Amino acid sequence: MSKKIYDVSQKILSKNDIKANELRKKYKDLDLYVINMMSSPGSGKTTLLENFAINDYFKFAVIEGDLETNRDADRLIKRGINAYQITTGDACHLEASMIESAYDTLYSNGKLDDVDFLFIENVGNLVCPASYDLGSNINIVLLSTPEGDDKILKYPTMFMIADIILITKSDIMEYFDFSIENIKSHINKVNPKSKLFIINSKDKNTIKELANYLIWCKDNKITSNHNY
Ligand SMILES: Nc1nc2c(ncn2[C@@H]2O[C@H](COP(=O)(O)OP(=O)(O)OP(=O)(O)O)[C@@H](O)[C@H]2O)c(=O)[nH]1
Ligand SMILES: [Mg+2]
Repeated sequence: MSKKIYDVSQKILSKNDIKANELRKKYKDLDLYVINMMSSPGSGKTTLLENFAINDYFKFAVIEGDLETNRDADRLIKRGINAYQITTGDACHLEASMIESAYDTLYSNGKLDDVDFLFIENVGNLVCPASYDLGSNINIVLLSTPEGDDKILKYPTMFMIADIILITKSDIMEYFDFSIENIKSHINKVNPKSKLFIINSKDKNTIKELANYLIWCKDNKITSNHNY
């Protein structure tokens, strides 16, 4: 008896890609600049968004992704940011269909009015989110110094789809033998076109420099075209 083998992963990805293209159109219609933030759990994604809010560099909304709890959205709502929490249960990444319903809710509640940026904080995970296009203009991948300076080489797929690589928690770098020279050499091997920023939440200037670059990206309509 002959067996038919279906490539299921290919089918799921294609469905996601179609939805991601629909999202891209929606973002464009509202002139929203959308940034997908990805990293391991605890690298500093929400802290960075809190800092953008505290310093009021630009107007933004956030779609949060976590397995459980509304904690991250609540942190941002406390700072006056329109944030919508998706809880994925046991899914280790966000998919375009999840973003679509979050986006539609934010939109129909007027939470995207007068907003220039939409940040999507993906589920903390250095592997799965890299396979799912969410229609974003650009991707930011964060790596905090306690995680170690070998992660770009060990998890290259994630760093390959990064437009911006953020080394976070630079204030505690010295305690972890974390070498920026190693990072630069690994970026050169994996994704030399990406832009590197070294930031920490205690140094406002590092956050401001990044915020200004994001404004420049939006003004210049920088949009990446990655292979997911
Ligand atoms: N020292 C130091 N700690 C930081 C910095 N940024 C974030 N943290 C701390 O790191 C911890 C995790 O930060 P979060 O912003 O919650 O990290 P996250 O990436 O949003 O985490 P998940 O949403 O769970 O994936 C918190 O205790 C922060 O206070 C930094 O620049 N320096
Ligand atoms: Mg978070």
